[in-house]
Amino acid sequence: LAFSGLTASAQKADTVIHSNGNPIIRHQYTADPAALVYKGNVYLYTGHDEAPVKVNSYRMHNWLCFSSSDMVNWTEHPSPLNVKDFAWAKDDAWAGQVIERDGKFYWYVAVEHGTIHGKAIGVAVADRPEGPYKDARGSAIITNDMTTQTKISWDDIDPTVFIDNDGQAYLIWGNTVCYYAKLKKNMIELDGDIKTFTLPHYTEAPWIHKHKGWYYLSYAYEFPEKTAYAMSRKITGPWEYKGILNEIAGNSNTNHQAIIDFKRKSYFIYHNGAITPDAGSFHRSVCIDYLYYNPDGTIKRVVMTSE
Ligand code: FUB
Repeated sequence: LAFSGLTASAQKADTVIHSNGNPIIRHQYTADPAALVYKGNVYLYTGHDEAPVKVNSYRMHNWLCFSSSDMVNWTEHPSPLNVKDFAWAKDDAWAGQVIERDGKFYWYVAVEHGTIHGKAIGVAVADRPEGPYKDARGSAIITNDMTTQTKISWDDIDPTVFIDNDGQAYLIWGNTVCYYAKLKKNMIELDGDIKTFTLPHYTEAPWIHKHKGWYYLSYAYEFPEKTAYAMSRKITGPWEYKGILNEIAGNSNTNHQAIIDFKRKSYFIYHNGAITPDAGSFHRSVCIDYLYYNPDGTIKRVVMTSE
């Protein structure tokens, strides 16, 4: 595989990628996928693993954005968001998710805070799904001193966001503890207390989606991570644990999923370390496989065509 060395900061124009199986993007490393379906297109937002080969730690400084109308041909947009766009952040462009409200696009991401110990969650805003995005608040929406359930400094990561049918938006996040809180209509302030969901063997990477009247909360389970899921009739639970949705994805200790319905098909989007077998956990690549539901709403175990 030829790594072009194309960096997002150097990329000024859109580039078209024809994906021919998993991983779908091969000229750079992509991790922690989130996806947004908007006006006939899927927008895929990813982290960007940039550790030199043989370096086994995260080096992540910006986020990437790709769009597609058919899940095969992808347009790569210039990087729409960099950790430097948050003046209060130090580094670590970790996982996030974009949601649309009233024609604006809000991107919730985890970063290392510059002055408050630990990871924090920021929110950026744009007028178009592909950005460019700018810091929406000038400060973190979640910091380590707001969540006291654990002593770890990286519990405030992996935000997922969902707007319920009644218009109420929720931010859900966390490592070891799954936190959630309501968001105000402006999408950049919490509305009330931070609460928690209890889920068996919860590690991180929550993702909320809805399908045919059921709410689904999928998440990274144990470590190395599998993906598990729970179902509920309400976004606030109670959540009923339903089992493992995806096994460990090859040689990556982490996994991180997005689940969407698009053009009458359902997709499971995740990452593995297939491109760099000896350091897969820090050189990850996004993969996509189909997701199938049973008649009772439970989900069949994902068959990873990447394995
Ligand atoms: O990419 C950094 C971290 O690894 C994410 O926040 C976790 O979900 C795991 O994928």
